[in-house]
Amino acid sequence: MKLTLYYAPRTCALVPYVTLTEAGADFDVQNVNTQTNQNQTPEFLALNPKHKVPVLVIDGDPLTENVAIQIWIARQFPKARLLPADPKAEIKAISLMAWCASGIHPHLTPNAKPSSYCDLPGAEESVKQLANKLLFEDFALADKMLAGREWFFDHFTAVDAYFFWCFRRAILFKLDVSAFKNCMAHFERMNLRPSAQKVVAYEKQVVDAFAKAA
Ligand SMILES: N[C@@H](CCC(=O)N[C@@H](CS)C(=O)NCC(=O)O)C(=O)O
Repeated sequence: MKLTLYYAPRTCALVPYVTLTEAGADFDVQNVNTQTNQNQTPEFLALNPKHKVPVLVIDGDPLTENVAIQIWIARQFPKARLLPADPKAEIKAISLMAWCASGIHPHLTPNAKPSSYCDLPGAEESVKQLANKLLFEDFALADKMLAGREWFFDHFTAVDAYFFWCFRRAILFKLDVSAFKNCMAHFERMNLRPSAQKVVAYEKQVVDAFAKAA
């Protein structure tokens, strides 16, 4: 089976990168420079007309949307236990990943592109503040879920990879998330995993290569 992950630095393509690495999968990476609109080329749009990463191409067939990609990886590599075995816990894990995708992620994006949400002159700060208020409500909930535990479930799962990206993205936006002590501890725990270290090193390499090519 041939797997190719379309990846861009700092984006949520980190999520399947970590999960594929945790699964021990053999995969290639195609870097996409979203800053130079490589995600708008006819070749990329043929893979994902929504012009977004990640895309996981499985034997030539593109799969989009992180939640589906995460479930696919978990099913394909069952030994890695990337979703809980108990059916009730498994569906809760999928529910949490859907929350990362459709609840938390949309509260992060306005930090990158405030003018896509409101183009009135001077509105940018206000757009970010409103989004971050909602984002911090999400992090407060996650902080409660993580109280007294290492992972969202009784062992590392795909949910941890997804939430790691969400929390790390907020940190990269330089938001002060230090009040969320359990999320911070989860973030630090994630940073110790070889899969996270691998993607962080890879991200730096790609950022440097893009800067050189500019
Ligand atoms: N619902 C998608 C969201 C993917 C997404 O928003 N990707 C962003 C990066 S984090 C992207 O590629 N943005 C480029 C664009 O929208 O043009 C998923 O969960 O996979």
